[in-house]
Amino acid sequence: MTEKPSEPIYVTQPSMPPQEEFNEYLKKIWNTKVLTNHGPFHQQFEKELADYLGVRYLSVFVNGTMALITALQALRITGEVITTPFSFVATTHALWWNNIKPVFVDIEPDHFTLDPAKIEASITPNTTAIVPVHVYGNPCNVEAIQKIADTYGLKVIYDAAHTFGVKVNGNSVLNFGDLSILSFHATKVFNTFEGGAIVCHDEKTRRRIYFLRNFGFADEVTVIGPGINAKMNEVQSAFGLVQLKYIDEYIIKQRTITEIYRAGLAGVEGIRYITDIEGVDHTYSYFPIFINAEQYGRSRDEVYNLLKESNIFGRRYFYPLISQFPTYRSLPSAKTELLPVATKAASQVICLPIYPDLKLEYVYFIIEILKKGRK
Ligand code: T4K
Repeated sequence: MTEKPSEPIYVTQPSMPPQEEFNEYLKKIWNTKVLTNHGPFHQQFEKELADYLGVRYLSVFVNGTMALITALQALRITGEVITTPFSFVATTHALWWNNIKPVFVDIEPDHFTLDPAKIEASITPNTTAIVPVHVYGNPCNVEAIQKIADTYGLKVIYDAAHTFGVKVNGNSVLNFGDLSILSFHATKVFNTFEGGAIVCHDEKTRRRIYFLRNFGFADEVTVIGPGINAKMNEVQSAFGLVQLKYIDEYIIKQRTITEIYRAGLAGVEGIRYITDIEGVDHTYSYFPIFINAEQYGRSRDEVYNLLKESNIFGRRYFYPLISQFPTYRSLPSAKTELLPVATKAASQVICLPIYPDLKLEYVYFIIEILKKGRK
């Protein structure tokens, strides 16, 4: 068995391209002194990124949260919005910042995404949209969700923060719904330190997003609405351009790690992991495991601490559920008995370390701990 790592191994670590390559871009920025406000790298990045992802219209943002807040503004979403409690808290916070009431609906047990079968019961005359999350990079049941949205006249905005590069039957998952948002935070497979994007499907919406992202300015003297400042700057955009050259390499390394975890943990009673969905090209950004305490002989938190004692710092994404936080827990839809699948998932999950530079010997070490830890 490999020895305990001498340094802490975290759930993730950002991937960085060669610094010399980035320096070339920095020199240009130093020369031109164009730092922000839709500069040349910003424009080039939007174009190259859209091409890479296979989408038509993409607007980059300062981070994923601002992208989501602006996406809701762009479609003038108001009233109530149906969403999942099993996500990073930013998903619901974006609704709150728009004065929208979140309505939590439970998830399905196989891939932990919003359960379409439970959506209709939560629709009221005030419902205007659905904000599902492709959690851990697993695409939602986009067809079933769209059918409900079409029937009730609702918009669909996907939180695709975990789904960079994911395809369904060869088509980017970002092409579903009215809008999708991405995150390029340091902890994501594709990072620009901080960053994000909105993907839309027509030029009119792209223009509206463009205005809203820059204070609402349509031209030097025209302000079309209460826009915000959420533009990505030139340094981040340049970094993104360099990252794009390496992203395929990062994804391949994450797939290798996923395969090792899956093979190593197969048959360990009490530990469940998610497998690939047919027809989906995954990008393997997260490796969540779910501990069944009765079968494994230890609770999830005991396993979490066992790993910690060995210098392995997994994360309990997404525990507690968003619906349990003080801002949201008094909402009628936040009741635990209405969210049994999400409640169980939150109580069982640990996301194991996964990132391109993770040494494979540590992946084997983690598997050993989990195998030996069973009582
Ligand atoms: N929607 C969803 C579904 C999301 O998951 C997120 C973000 C958003 C929306 C919002 O997108 P952004 O506005 O963030 O673009 C992290 C991230 O801060 C957050 O971006 C992410 N989701 C969430 C799932 O995870 P924390 O609090 O767990 O991050 P932190 O700082 O504890 O980092 C985790 C580990 O990563 C650290 O233990 C060490 C390593 N790390 C982290 C950073 C920041 C590094 O090695 N270097 C670094 O610079 O939230």
